[in-house]
Amino acid sequence: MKKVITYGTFDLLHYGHVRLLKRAKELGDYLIVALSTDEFNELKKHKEAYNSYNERKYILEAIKYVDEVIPENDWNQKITDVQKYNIDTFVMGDDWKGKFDFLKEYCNVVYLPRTPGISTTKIKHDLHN
Ligand code: C2G
Repeated sequence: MKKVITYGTFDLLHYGHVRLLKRAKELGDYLIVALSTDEFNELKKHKEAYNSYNERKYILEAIKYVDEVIPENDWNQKITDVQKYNIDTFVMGDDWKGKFDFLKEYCNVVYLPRTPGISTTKIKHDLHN
């Protein structure tokens, strides 16, 4: 079984996120999403998520491409995760291109093109205007 992992906050889930998850799943048979916890968002990513971790997890688990959701608590858990879950391929959007190449020692590393024209920031901005 080919296992794929990806990481993110996935807040105000939009089709850009879903397209990423769809393409990630196409790279294997089993997709794990390491979902940034509220604490990780606040303390380390300095990102304010609208939905709580549990709400974001609930939404992700309803997506047919997603097989498992685990917490992302720290920037430095990726090597451990890849080994612990026997990951074949690590996937991120290409806004992260190159940032996780150190994982090439442990698994395939794939950066997929981001979906243009959509982002949580844009959604929030457009809703306010
Ligand atoms: N994404 C995308 N297209 C968009 C917006 C996002 O393909 N229009 C992708 C991002 O590239 C990322 C995933 O969707 O791979 C999740 O996006 P975020 O929740 O913004 O992820 P981020 O906050 O960058 O967290 O340790 C890694 C971090 O947790 C990544």
